[in-house]
Amino acid sequence: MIDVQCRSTITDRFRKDGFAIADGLADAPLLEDMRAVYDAMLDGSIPCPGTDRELGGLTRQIMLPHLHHPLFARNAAVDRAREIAVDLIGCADPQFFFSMLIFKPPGHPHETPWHMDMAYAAMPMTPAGTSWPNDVVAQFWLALDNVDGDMGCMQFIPGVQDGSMPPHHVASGAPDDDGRLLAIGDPAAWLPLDTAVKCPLAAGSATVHGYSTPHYTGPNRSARGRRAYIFSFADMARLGALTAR
Ligand SMILES: O=C(O)CCC(=O)C(=O)O
Repeated sequence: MIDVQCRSTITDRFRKDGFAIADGLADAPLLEDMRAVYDAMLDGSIPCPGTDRELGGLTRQIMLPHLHHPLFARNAAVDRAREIAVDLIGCADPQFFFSMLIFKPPGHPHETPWHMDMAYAAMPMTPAGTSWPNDVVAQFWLALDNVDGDMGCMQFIPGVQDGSMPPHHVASGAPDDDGRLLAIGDPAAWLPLDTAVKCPLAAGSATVHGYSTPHYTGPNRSARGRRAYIFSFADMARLGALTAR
């Protein structure tokens, strides 16, 4: 159980800034187990047929790892995150909506450019100017390694999550490919980039952001791999109504 004080701090920050930090979602034994399964997926000893790909042809991404190993379907970190998501998205029964692993090996040169997750809701992208509530989705980015700016930790622009969606474009990959990489075309023209907040994390902690919070990760300039386990909860009724419009 996450204590109520901690939940309300996370909720206040998420509402104000569009993102928050959830410390200590995974303890040391769970981290050890998750790293072992993660590494086995990376080296192919746990095969992930059909969901192992390169995001934009650049960065290793294993989609829906919970389909290939039960640890990524149900674990104490996901349970704690679900408790937090109840408050963030204001829904008694948030649905496990999506999950992926994004791995940046040592020296990985590619950034994940500024974007909003809601851009991915349509092919090739949600139209610019769309305005959806940020709190319809709560996406957790759980660090399996201590991560800082040099390794490509998450970065966010606080307080701009309630505007309409800036134009995105396909930065890399084929426009009709699910694995395309989307980016805000001219981020400096649309976002106050000088206010970007870097979120270094201890292994086992997570950031959580909403559907329209702009975010970015840099290259991994370090000599250590950056293993991120990413999953989200959604209010499916509200989300379905928005995407059906
Ligand atoms: O890990 C990354 O590089 C990007 C993650 C991301 O964009 C997300 O969690 O929405």
